[in-house]
Amino acid sequence: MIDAGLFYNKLVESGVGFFSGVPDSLLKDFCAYVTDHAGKRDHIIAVNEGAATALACGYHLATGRIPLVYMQNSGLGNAVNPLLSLADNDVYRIPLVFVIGWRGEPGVHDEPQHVKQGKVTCSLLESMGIPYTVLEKSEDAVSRQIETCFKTIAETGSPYAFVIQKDTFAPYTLQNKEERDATMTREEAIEEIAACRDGVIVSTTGMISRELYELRDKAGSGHERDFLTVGSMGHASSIALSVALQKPNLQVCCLDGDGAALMHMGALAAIGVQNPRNFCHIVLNNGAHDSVGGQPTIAPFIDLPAIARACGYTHVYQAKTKEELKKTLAEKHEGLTFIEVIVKKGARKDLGRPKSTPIENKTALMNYIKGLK
Ligand SMILES: Cc1ncc(C[n+]2csc(CCOP(=O)(O)OP(=O)(O)O)c2C)c(N)n1
Repeated sequence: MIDAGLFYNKLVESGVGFFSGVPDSLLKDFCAYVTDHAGKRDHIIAVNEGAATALACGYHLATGRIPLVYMQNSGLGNAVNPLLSLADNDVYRIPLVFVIGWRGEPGVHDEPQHVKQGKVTCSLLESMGIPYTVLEKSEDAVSRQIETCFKTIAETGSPYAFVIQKDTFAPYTLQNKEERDATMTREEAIEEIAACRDGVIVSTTGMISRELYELRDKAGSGHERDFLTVGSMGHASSIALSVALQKPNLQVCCLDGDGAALMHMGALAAIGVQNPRNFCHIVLNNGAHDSVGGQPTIAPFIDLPAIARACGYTHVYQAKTKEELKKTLAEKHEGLTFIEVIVKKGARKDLGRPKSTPIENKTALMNYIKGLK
């Protein structure tokens, strides 16, 4: 393993002056080190990886210096457009360093949503003409790899990527932890919601879906009413919108995270304008990317209920305690509803993962919907 601080310092010494990205579990020690050590203006945790790439390009335009973008390989999809139509050699030729967590690396066991992405990560970089190296785990090798990266950037003036395998970085604990005054855990909130919602629940990527799955087991209520959006972060609400529009007699609830809601926030506008009466959008706001290491989101600095209202949601609530949540859920909402639930960061240490495959999950849900009158 290598020290995240060593990698960070060598990058800074070599000329990296700005960091942006979306956190990843494989990069959590590096992301935590950047959060603690980069200046406020020199590090932006972006809403999505495309935005991170664009922020990095803006930094280069303003300073002429080299920015770094970090992401999980799932985020490559979000970054492809600004990579190919902005930073690319054939367009504006902008030098960027990428640090990409390699979930689903062939030969390393991982969750189903990472398998395909892991298989194609290197070939995607090759197709995009981005030179890359898989970061080694010894100090000497890393120094040589960083030298090669900056030599290549000096020659080409365009992006270069480090691909990061599991267990590359030694543990580093985030020091700058901002605690919020929340009283409910995310799991307690999900338990309340799952118990009293009829119809189907479309849940977002990460621990929210994992907790929902385990809570259904605990309640002995089966999984056929839930669609666990294990990948595709930020898209659960659009999936739920479409189900709600096609099945107007079915109650549809989206269980979103604040990081996910921010990632594709335009979805709120689409939902508000479509305005399905049978849709309830719940954002579990812990102010963090809890599922991948707890790095902060900007959700605590914005007014999500006001945004939902402005987008056209009919009923908008905020619940800060279990009592408030219970009361809100008990109200009879006729019309499109938005509930922001303020929850604590953190999860149970023994939280498991869904035991059914994504295809089993999809089939069970489709059969459930088909069986409805
Ligand atoms: C496009 C994409 N980028 C990054 C990730 C990695 N990732 C998985 S869950 C997660 C954090 C989700 O945060 P939030 O929605 O606030 O939910 P929480 O984990 O806090 O419950 C991230 C960044 C991903 N799966 N997909």
